[in-house]
Amino acid sequence: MSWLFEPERGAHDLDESDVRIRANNKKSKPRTKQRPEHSDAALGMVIAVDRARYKVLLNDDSGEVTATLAKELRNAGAVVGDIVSMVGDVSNADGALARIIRVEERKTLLRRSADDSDQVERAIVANATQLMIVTAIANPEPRTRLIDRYLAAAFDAGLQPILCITKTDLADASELVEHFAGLDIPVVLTRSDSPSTDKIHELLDGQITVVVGHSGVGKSTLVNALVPTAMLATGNVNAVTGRGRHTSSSVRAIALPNGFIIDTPGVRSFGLGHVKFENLLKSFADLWAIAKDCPRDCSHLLASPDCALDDAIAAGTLGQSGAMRVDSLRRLMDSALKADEK
Ligand SMILES: Nc1nc2c(ncn2[C@@H]2O[C@H](COP(=O)(O)OP(=O)(O)O)[C@@H](O)[C@H]2O)c(=O)[nH]1
Ligand SMILES: [Mg+2]
Ligand SMILES: [Zn+2]
Repeated sequence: MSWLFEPERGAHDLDESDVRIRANNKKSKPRTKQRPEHSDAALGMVIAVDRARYKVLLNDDSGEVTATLAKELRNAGAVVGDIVSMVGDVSNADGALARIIRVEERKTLLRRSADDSDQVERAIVANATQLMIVTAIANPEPRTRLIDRYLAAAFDAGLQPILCITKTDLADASELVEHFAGLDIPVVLTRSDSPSTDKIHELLDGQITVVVGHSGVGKSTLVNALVPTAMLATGNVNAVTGRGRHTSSSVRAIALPNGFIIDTPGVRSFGLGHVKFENLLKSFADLWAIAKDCPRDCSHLLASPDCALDDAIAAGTLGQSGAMRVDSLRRLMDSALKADEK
């Protein structure tokens, strides 16, 4: 997994030869100022968080260690996917505890707010490159508005979305595929009775992919098919507690031959309170292209005169599903606007 660990080389991790070269240079600052504070720190990726305990996979493939956060880092915290430096006991001996002293700058951050009016961000996963949006074709029924929210969250976080439609043994998926055809994102279909995972493995190769979706859609079943050693609990979800009997409720990164897949069982919804208004429209790539023909100050909402989206609906160029997507976009923009006003 060492390809994942490419911290920016800066003052924090000069190696000995760097220090020596500068020490010979008369103009250089005193050597002590450039010496790394913790040159012996171990580097790894956070793969699970359980209250204040962090499970970290070491970058040299020498195993997992348990760590706590140094006091200075406790406010900012760390999440699954963070690349961290640790000191202390980095063995995996019983009871060994390392200390995280540095969190590398995040390349991406998937966040959510509790609801659209709550602008407090909660970090979910750092450094992911893709968001795999899982929806069942039946049981439970697909919720296209929820998929739209996930798409907006992916776009906002800078992740490549992938749509994965499960349970295709139960119903025909062509209508749903058609609904999102204008988006130009990869779509894969799966069924647990004949799991063919080649295409998904190809999409996941070299990537850090976060799996999201309503509970019961088959996320854990899919991850188990992809990584048989993951052995995630699957099954019915208790209607009262919202939790499966043995279903774990925490975010977890699972190593692939080349990359990671991250299951997010506890994450039920993405509020979009933190998403920028303009970014919402851009996440609907097909509609964004049409909206370029709008009047310059167009809000694209229902009451805006001469909105090109309305023209496209009237002309029938978007089709039935396009009209539904405009409606979905407008609802999301409406709630984002209300959040902005607060
Ligand atoms: N018919 C059918 N059932 C599935 C399929 N995938 C998963 N399931 C079932 O759906 C239920 C929920 O699956 P699970 O993986 O726990 O969903 P999660 O909550 O998204 O992790 C389980 O009873 C699975 O056996 C599928 O492709 N076809
Ligand atoms: Mg699950
Ligand atoms: Zn418009």
